[in-house]
Amino acid sequence: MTPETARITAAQSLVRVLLAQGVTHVFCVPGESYLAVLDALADVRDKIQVITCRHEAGAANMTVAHGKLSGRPGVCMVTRGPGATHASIAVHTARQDSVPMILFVGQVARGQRDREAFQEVDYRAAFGPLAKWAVEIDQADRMVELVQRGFSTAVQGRAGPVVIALPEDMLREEVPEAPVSASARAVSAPDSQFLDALAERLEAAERPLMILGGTGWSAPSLTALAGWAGASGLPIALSFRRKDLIDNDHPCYAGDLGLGPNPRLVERVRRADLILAIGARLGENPTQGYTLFTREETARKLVHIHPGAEEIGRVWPPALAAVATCSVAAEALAQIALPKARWRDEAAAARADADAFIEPVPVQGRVNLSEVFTHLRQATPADAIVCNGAGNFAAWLHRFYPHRQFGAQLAPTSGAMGFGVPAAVAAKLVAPNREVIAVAGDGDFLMTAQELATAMQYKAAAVFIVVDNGSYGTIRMHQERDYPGRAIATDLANPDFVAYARAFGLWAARVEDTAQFPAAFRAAREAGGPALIHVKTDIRDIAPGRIL
Ligand SMILES: Cc1ncc(C[n+]2csc(CCOP(=O)(O)OP(=O)(O)O)c2C)c(N)n1
Ligand SMILES: [Mg+2]
Repeated sequence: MTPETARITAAQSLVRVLLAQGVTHVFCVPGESYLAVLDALADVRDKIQVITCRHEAGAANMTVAHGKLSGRPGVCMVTRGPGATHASIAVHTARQDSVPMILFVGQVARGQRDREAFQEVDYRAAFGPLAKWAVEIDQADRMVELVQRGFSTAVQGRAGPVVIALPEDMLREEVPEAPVSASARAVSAPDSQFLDALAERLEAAERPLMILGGTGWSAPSLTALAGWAGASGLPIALSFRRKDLIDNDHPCYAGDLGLGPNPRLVERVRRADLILAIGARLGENPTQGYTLFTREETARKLVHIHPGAEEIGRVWPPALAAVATCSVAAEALAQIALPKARWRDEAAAARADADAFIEPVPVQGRVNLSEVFTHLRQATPADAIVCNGAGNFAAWLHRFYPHRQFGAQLAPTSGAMGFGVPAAVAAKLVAPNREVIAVAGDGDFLMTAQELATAMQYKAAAVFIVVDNGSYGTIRMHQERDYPGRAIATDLANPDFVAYARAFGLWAARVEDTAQFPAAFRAAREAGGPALIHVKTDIRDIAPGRIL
């Protein structure tokens, strides 16, 4: 006779799965719909830190940032309809960014469903197209199975977000304690036939170019790949907002295919006779709105390696392809023998183009962001984590701030405003020994600025740089291009950002001239807590090298 298995609530079994998965942080806004889970978390405070946020978008963005940094699913908990809809932006971001994430959402009691009960939402329907998987757990005794499947689904192949809805009454039901385990990430590797075929193509290539993007990398695999490319002079470009995949000072670094890319890099991609894309989906932004190649060209010259089988041939028919985990593919490629210094001149030319592009540019106003971010690069260590949301300020940051290390950039490829502030809070909480800097536009900042309270509450000493041009500048730029002289809906009457930050308890200062930035940044880093620098810029300096 075995002793009778202990009975625990479904909420307690959920928390047991979190522990088995090695979850260290839960980002949340509490709700009455999942009180039982919160109560179960109270028993494991020493193992899982619950971070209480001020808005579900903040909590969910923090979760994405955690997932991006760790490569493992971040965990977010929000309440029914209002909480879930607030959090939805980050589900979209995680999806576009290929970042693993679990969003737990409270749900009405099972007996009330389909009446449009208070805050009821059909989560499978609402999140179906946004998430990688959306499920509602109806049976308390299937909690362990389905939550474990959620953790597994989030990381396999192309990583992504999973939404798990939890009916309130189900959470309180008692079930026998079931065994829990960590889920394994299955890796896939390119086979020898693919590697031989790739070697042959490389052998024949005169102007090859490697493009790296996506997720599923590791620092050692990227080091191996960078060494391999460096020995032969194979030029390396990075995809939109994946600037931390290769040291931007690498002799083969050709630049990034972001918004407003180096025209000479765009030309280089067009001229390439072999494109070796690893992890990159080659989506709208890095391909200039799908114009950088034709499908006929890719069928001749694209070698595509991606962890998700569904991404191969999705837009671009490849000449050769492999489904593989990025880190595993990189290690395998690094074993392919290449002639030493074969493309040395190509790499040197690409490098020279990249160098010329990050030379500071002249501006109209008193603050020159190209010099500010060049200084930021000089003042920060290689492992500093730089976070941003969306807006033209980010074009300055991405162009003039070279990244040097893997895991040092938290930027949404979805172009979601409001990401930078919560990402910085999360980064500082999970990597307290690293410097963390958020760069936000005035519009971008106020979308999630209430999370400064979270930064203060948990002593997350990030430095927040607010680039204030008094405008939703990106949109203004597009207006002036498409409807000149008819600006509408883009002017912003802003608060006093220094006073705003101080009201939360942050150290804060204003910069109105480029020369003031270094001292302000030094003081912000030495402030001993979260700090904010309000940088006043001139709306005329709408983009690098471009006047409104
Ligand atoms: C959540 C969200 N809403 C709207 C947009 C559209 N949008 C893109 S950039 C931008 C303006 C950004 O303004 P700001 O942060 O001040 O940066 P700036 O362009 O002025 O440098 C807007 C509204 C978006 N990308 N994300
Ligand atoms: Mg602005």
